[in-house]
Amino acid sequence: MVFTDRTFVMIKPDGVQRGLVGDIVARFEHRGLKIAAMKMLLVSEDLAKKHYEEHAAKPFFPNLVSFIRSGPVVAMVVEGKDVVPMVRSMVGATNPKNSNPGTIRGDFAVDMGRNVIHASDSPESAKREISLYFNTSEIATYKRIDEQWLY
Ligand code: 3AN
Repeated sequence: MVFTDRTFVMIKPDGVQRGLVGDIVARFEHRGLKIAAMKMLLVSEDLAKKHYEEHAAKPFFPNLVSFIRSGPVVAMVVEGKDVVPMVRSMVGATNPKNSNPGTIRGDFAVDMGRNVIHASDSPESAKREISLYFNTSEIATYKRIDEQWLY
């Protein structure tokens, strides 16, 4: 059976500039999740504000928007069974102080404002965030060669 649950993942400017893209993508690939779309981009102010609109009233919002625009990011659509909670558990807690070792933030981050990666927190957020960053024509359909062993 092929699972097409989708989530949105973004490696933030700190993750790109620290050379962590390959390590992070490898974690998803090795787990058995499918990279259905991936691109590097500079986030516009408009897109950054839409992405983080739920935090618009928070004091850290301006820093959040400027940080996400401070360099290129890598945006991805990742697919697999129960992918939204699975990727969140691989990413770890928002504050790296509380992120378990073995998670991406627990292994690569020390500060809340520099926490390397974003991943959708619900299927609804995933749908919204994927549509902010990707056209449907940019999302690939293919079969992993090991799918029969994963599912
Ligand atoms: P997550 O990225 O774990 O889903 P959210 O959506 O609550 O966390 O927050 C989005 C981003 O806003 C976080 N990745 C973090 O960089 C930043 N952030 C969240 N809460 C704070 C805070 N209290 N102070 C500073 N930055 C924060």
